[in-house]
Amino acid sequence: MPFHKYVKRAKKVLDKNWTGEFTMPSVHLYPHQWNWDSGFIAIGYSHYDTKRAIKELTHLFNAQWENGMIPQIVFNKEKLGTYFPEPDFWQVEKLSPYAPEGYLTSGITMPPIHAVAVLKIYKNAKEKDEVIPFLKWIYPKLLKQHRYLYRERSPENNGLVYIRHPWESGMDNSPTWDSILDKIDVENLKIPKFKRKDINVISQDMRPKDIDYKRYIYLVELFKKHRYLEDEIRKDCPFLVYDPLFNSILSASNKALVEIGTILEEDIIEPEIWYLKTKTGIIENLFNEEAKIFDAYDLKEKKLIKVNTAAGFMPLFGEAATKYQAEKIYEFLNSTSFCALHQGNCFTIPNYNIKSKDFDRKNYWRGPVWININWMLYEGLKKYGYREKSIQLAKNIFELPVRFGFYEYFDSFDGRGYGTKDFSWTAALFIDVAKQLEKSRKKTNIFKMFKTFLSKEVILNEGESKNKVPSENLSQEILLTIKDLFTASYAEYGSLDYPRIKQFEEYKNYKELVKQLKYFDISQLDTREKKLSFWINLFNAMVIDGIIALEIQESVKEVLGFFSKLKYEIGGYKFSLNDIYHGILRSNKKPPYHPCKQFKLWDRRKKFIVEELDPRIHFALACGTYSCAPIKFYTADNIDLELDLSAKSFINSSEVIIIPEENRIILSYIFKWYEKDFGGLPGILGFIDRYLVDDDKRRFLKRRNPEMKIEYMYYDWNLNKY
Ligand code: 2M8
Repeated sequence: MPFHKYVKRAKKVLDKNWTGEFTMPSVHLYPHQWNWDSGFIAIGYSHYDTKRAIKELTHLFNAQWENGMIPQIVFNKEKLGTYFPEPDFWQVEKLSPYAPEGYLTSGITMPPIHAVAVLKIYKNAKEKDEVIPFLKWIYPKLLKQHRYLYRERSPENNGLVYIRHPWESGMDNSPTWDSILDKIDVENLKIPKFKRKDINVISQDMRPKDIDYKRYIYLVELFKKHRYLEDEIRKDCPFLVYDPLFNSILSASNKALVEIGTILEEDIIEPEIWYLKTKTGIIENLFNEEAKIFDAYDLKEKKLIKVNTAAGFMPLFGEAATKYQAEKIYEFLNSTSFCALHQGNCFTIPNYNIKSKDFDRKNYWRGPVWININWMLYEGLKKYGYREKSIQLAKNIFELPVRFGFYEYFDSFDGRGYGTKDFSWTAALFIDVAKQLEKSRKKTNIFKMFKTFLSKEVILNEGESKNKVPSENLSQEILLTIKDLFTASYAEYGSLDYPRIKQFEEYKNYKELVKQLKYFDISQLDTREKKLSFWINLFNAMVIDGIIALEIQESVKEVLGFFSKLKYEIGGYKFSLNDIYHGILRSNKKPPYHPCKQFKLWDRRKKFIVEELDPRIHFALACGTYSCAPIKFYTADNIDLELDLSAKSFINSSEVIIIPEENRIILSYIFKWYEKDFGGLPGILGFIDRYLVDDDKRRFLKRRNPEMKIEYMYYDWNLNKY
């Protein structure tokens, strides 16, 4: 696969930052071990080096405080003197009764992503049994970590836990903190002298302001004054915030804890209650209905901080938003404030609303694109069924590092890399997304492939129908029934659970409806528009029917001959999926790698074909796989517009990656298989050019540089379950 080379590069970045015991976020700027970074990093390792993933988290959890807190930083004794603030400043060993022995740490925490990472380590391990001792070791420590948060950081007992320093959020200089930090009048407060080290490495315009650093240090001094005792700090600290990012990650980890506990056959009541409590806390207290986003809550002022950052979409990751809230925030997320689908000339998801006055495309957490935030949103969108948008995010997770390097953050408009280079979580999460896609391709179960081996054909609409005069809009009605089925599945299971939806009433209605196809008079389809919409809708519905009827679990590849043996009887003829695709819709062309045309010379079905091949159909046919187009409804009246939209979606998705800097293009395999349908390579490039929204890339294509390299991306045959 064309990403191999880049996965290798990503691994090199991690190797460079690996100390033998843990991974530095970046050897240049962050020479110690960071709390949530290690979680993301372990997720990357989980795909190819389980031992290292385990070592990473073991080192972090060995430094757990006695009260359960996982510190923000575990210092690298080899590199002391290269970062600020370090142990000499925090003085936790001297001041806190809970500081761990043998490890030097800071005195605050960070978003608890670790249970999510631990579960990934288990799930991605080749030898699952070998991970069990680690699970047994870390599970009580994870519980202790969460118990600490609920005991010490949740004074209202409403499921929400507070952070007490911007560094605890991970989004250090997010505009959300401005209103609170502005009240800390550093000019008139006594703050010890200190020297920042970050701006020796990175230009100041990409980093927090000096005045903010003074406020960060002021807060640390306050913690020191109270000997890191939470009851004291809580009374005195001006910065106490329920952050939607922190709490959403907590929610995701609560869910993961339930799964880990189940694997270990432990009692899971405690994490189950936490999950429900925190989810409810987020739903009821942090949603800003008017702005269509979740906000942070200032405990001192007792009000929402109405500033729109990417943190406000994270309840999707934590599965802690109602369906209604998810729909609302999706509207805002997919708007020009955060770089909408097909907007062009921007990258999702900028960390801050682009339209805000103080949006800054290159300053740290005040505007650029961050890969960990994109990754969490990518996972969250999948959970809520927003497939197209999740693919846009996956695309940026690939494209930004491939084009600009494994930087810490990226310009939200031109993608340039900022902050430190060779940044670990950018590399790790790049690996995760690349591997997720690659792995799904390999899941085909050989035994199941023979399900249909002995049968010549499987007629999916067998049986008599009561209604022998079907309507002209039958294909649309059929597809709408599928839509009802999907809605019911999402409502019940939060995803497309094909095996289970077989029992749904909606599926029974569907099966009744498709029986009417036998009496459908195909000759009614007397225009190109009617033909296109009827056959596309029907193809898409039939794929779903096949997946449900044959109880396919992971991939249509599980069934040999899925596309040739499954058939519907329509108006006295039998049609397989291949008949519809290559016979009818591709004007009777040869299927890829086949010597002959789909319909032979004497085939009577030839009279129904669409006369002129329209290559846009390739982006409208949803063949039940991840790499195919998502399902939409097509109508005879608007077919051209609808096909244009589908082509545009596909061309601007992760299926077409253009890297002008390297003079290369990575294309979906669909273009390779159907090259002739587009008029060869020049036709493909022209087609892409027509639908591409990014001006820079269009200019690059127009140059038609003869050196341009074209590669084809593997095709992901995994079932599209969302
Ligand atoms: C950044 O934060 C540290 C302080 O924790 C810093 O600026 O020195 C943030 O981006 C944070 O989220 C991240 O964990 C850390 C290390 O990558 O760097």
